Amino acid sequence: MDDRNGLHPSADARGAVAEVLDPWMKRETPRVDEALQRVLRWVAEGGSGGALGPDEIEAIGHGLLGGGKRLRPLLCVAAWRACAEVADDAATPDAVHDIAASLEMIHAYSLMHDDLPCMDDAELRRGQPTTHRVHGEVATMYAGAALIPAAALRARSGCRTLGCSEEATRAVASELLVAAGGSGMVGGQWVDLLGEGMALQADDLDALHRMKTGALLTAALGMGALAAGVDAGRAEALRRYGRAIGLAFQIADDVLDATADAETLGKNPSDTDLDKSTYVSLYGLDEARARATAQIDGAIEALHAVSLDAPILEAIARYVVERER
Ligand code: GRG
Repeated sequence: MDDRNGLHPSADARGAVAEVLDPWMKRETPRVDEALQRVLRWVAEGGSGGALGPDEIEAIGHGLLGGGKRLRPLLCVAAWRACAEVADDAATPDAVHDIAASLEMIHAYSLMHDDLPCMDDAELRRGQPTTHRVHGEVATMYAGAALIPAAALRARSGCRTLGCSEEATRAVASELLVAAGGSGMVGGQWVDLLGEGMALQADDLDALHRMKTGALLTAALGMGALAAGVDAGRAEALRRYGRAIGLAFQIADDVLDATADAETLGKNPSDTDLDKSTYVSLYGLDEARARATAQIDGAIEALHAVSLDAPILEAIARYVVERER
């Protein structure tokens, strides 16, 4: 592996992260994918309300199952496991993956809509043609919108199956929807669209990404914590971790966009084309990398501050800036 994006630490440090994370990811990622398959079956059987046609169901399958790192659901699962203090070798209940899948449903809709001609007009996503290029704009718009309430329903039913209290169930669904909404992802996307062609200052760029990308990543931690029934202090520490890795994730994204090729990324690097402010344009590559690393240190410190023993969350934090796509 070369080091074109320069975010990678030494081979030893990389090896240490991989040693902890790889077996865990190999175990949990297929379980998340199974939960996403359950979502598709449930939607096709009319579970989300029944009004979707075959084109929209195929578009949902394309957007939801077409690859991706599954970072948001994996964070949710890791947060739940850390808070529920399950033994390392104990299996995660399916219901936790169902709750986690609701985050991927929101994420998938956002990417399907973001790629549409009225937004990024993207040809490629995860190395494949984008959903609207395969299934058409109308089906993609409809399918994406249908995923939003469907996600809330899946989060709710997952919580009920897991045995969460009604209060915790409402809190989990509400954490997801607030993060997806105007003060979170949608609001961030809106600010981003308005900011095209403008040189944003550091504070504005941070605020934009805290909403656009950070809110959903943070909700992944909060939802996992709430579903496990932890106290408010620990839940907030996990959100603090989420906010820090959210910012680091975006800085790493900008570095990758500036340094990796389309084949590695699975999409066309687009920030420069769209004349967007990025952490690289603001700080330069070296300073951007240093800022990403500082955020990761802060994320891990947030876990230590509440004595949360969470080696997987620590490894995911490091992975966020070491990833190659
Ligand atoms: C109409 C204003 C308005 C909003 C609609 C389209 C939309 C809602 C929001 C878009 C939000 C967006 C595109 C956020 C980007 C998030 C991001 C960094 C995506 C890449 O995440 P990864 O790397 O992707 O986790 P994979 O492919 O691994 O799943």
